[in-house]
Amino acid sequence: MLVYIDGEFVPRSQAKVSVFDHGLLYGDGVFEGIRSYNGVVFRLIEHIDRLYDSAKTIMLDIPITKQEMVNVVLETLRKNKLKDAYIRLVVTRGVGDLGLDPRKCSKPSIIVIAQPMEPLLGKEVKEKGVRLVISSVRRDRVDATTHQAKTLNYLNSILAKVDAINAGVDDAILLDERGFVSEASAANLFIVKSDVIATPPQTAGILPGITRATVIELAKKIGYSVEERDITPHELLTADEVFLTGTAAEIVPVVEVNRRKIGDGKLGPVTRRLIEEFEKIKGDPAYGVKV
Ligand code: PXG
Repeated sequence: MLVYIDGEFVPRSQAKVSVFDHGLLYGDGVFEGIRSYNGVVFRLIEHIDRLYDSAKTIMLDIPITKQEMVNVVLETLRKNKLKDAYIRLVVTRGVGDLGLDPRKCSKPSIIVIAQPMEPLLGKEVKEKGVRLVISSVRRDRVDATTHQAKTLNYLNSILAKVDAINAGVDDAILLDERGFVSEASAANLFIVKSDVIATPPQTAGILPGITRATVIELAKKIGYSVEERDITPHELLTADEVFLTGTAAEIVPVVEVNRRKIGDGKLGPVTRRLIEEFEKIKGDPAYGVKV
């Protein structure tokens, strides 16, 4: 495996950063998780746009252009001869001293890791669904370390994940500071009630997910109404169907929340249909960039 770091491709064993990198010392940096399907990088331009938006919010100047970043991602896949891959793109603040002043970091570091990912991974989960709890950890506020920016500061999500692990379930849902549903630890959330699909808006502190945007687009195309609006915990527990969306998981049905069965506790018809639609487009060059 060859990893891209700051203009060079190095073997995995030599892919290292300094202990003085502020990405490590303070979680000061941004990242993306991207997938390629059969040689097509799914929504690469949207992921790169989101990376630069995240960087803008934390005032980190990425030292290469968006087009150069696209080329780096494609070159990493070519060098590793990968068609179906998971791609992790990380930009750290760079090496500084032990103080948190970002001006001490002269140059951000760019890292691209690509590893094989089978297209069929998680097939069983898509039939069986996942069980969730509502975490006691709230989503970060939109005027604080909001998850709208995809930064290296993921403790908020990790604490929710710990809640899920302790409860013996698959993942956790975080509420925003008002008590409305926000999202899962690393996935967006949708509910279905009487054939109407709803998902929390960005004002609930969510990451504006690229799978989320794709699912909204697909659902509208096949005739569903989709509402972006606040969702209460009560609406979540009493929905006909609930599902999660994210790059790694794609679309996953939720069959239980806080020990309440969702609908009849099985993959529902709307979720099933959206999974089918997503399967059709995910390797389509119209939805990505060819390697
Ligand atoms: N919310 C959060 C907080 C996320 O981190 C999503 C929603 C879904 O967004 P996309 O754009 O992927 O549809 C994410 C995505 C991992 C991993 O390593 C995490 C994500 C993506 C890929 C891998 O757990 N987070």
